[in-house]
Amino acid sequence: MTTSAPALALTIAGSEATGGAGAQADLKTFQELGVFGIVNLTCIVSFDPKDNWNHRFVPVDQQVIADQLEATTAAYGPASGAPVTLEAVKIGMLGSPATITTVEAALKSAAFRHVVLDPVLICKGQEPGHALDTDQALKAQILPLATFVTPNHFEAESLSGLTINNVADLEAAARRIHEISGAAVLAKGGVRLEGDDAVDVFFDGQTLEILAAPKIGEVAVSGAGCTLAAAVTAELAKGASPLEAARTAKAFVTAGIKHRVASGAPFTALWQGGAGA
Ligand code: PXL
Repeated sequence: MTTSAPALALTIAGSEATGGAGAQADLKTFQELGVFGIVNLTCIVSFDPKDNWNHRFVPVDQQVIADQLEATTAAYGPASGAPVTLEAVKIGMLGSPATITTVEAALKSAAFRHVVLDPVLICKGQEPGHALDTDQALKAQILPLATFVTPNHFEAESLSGLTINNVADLEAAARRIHEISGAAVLAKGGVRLEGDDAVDVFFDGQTLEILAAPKIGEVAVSGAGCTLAAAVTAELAKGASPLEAARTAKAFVTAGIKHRVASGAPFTALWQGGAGA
């Protein structure tokens, strides 16, 4: 065969059992965007239909997380000797301070070129004290290693310390998060800011760009945040600039939301096949 080798992307993320969010969303996004996708699983989330669809959260054993990272980096990491190496990694739900420490060590030793952080701060159904520790560890240990970060409205407020009521506030938050992290920032207003458009703000320290698309409904769709960050990762893996990656990812998510999937759950799920539908 003479086909050229695909670019590679890894997601370090949790499973979400209904397939709308988390690692499943990431892997589908990688495949749709023509990238060889790899998953290292951190936890398993199963919504509980008997309890208002709250999250039931089970962490993967720390040694098993470390083993997955070891296997992946030995096969494809920057120092692996693979013909095409793994340079782009997405970080999704980590879920505990212990997992954050395990992932921090792997990121430091593998030195991936692109580390895209979707700073999943709160998982419904997690004990609040536990979640606060996790948030602080994420900010202290993973955020400094990120090259690209994709906070939603809530996460942008938490990371920047600012209140976000409009696009100007979202811009200020994106600038602040860049200052703190040094990363390119794609701060997502989504459906949470008033107006006809779903507005996200890109800032990389030089370029500030407002990415807007007409809102499709007023309700958040499951998997939109995961898919956006995964699409950014896939595009960076293929050599796009951070701004190009952000633009492509926004269009990919908008198409996926247009073709969202309904179920017996009280939310819909983005469909990554939407762009080709
Ligand atoms: O959308 C955030 C998210 C990420 N990862 C996992 C999740 C969720 C939300 O449900 O379950 C595993």
